[in-house]
Amino acid sequence: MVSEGSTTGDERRRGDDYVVTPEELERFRRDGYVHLHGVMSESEMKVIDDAYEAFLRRQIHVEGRDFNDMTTGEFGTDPTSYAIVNVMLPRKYLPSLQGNLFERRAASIARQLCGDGMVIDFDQLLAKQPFRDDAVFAWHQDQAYWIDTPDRRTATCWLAVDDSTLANGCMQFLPGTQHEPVRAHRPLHGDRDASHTLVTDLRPGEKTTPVEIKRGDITVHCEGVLHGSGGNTSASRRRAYIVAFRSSDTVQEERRLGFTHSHNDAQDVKEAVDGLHA
Ligand SMILES: O=C(O)CCC(=O)C(=O)O
Repeated sequence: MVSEGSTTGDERRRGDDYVVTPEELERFRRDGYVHLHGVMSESEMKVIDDAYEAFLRRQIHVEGRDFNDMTTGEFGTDPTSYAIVNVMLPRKYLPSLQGNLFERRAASIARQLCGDGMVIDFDQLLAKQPFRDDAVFAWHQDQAYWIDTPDRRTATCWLAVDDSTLANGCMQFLPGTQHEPVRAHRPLHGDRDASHTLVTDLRPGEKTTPVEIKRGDITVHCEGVLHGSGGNTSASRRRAYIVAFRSSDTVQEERRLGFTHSHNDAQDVKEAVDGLHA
């Protein structure tokens, strides 16, 4: 029996599995996100550290816009000036990542939170650089980025590679917003071609909840909960490794329509498909 108070993760990790408590499942359903402690131990993080650094040093080839600055959309330039280094689809560019322990534990968590039939839709690295108060991830709901499909189950597993704090720009959520219709979003700069990033507004009086988590902890969120994060005012980086699960039917439908989560996809795929559904 796993105690609800356990925050170390030691009694939760069981090989490829991580045991989610009924209280955590309830929180995920109620708030649209949940914090899970110690999904990866310190020794298990080593492989991830190595792969992460190889990407940041550009030792692994990543095509075009899949290596960009999430705040400006800039790509193909010197990344040392980027506020948030964003690597899309690392498992595509470094196939040895496929099937790694974090992916396997995250699959176990996605199954417990969302049920059977969940598969990896995409993965991503997001590294906020030190002393970059412009490393802000705009408020959004993931659903606004994605094609509408009948099965909306989503478990986006966001692993802290560094301790994630308010000072370095931890994730913040507006709990329960997944129960509302998706809000209107607009491109952060110009149009979707100029920047992939979408933004929505908080309503008067709305206050987000910052979720500070330790290295090896994760948050899991669904596609409807409003979230984002502030800049990095600290001297350290804020690195995250994200693996997002959705139902296999949804992923198949996305791929059929040419939607792969690569930033090199035609930027109007979602608009074209939404137009068909309108
Ligand atoms: O890492 C962040 O600050 C934001 C990430 C995010 O929006 C997501 O994983 O859906």
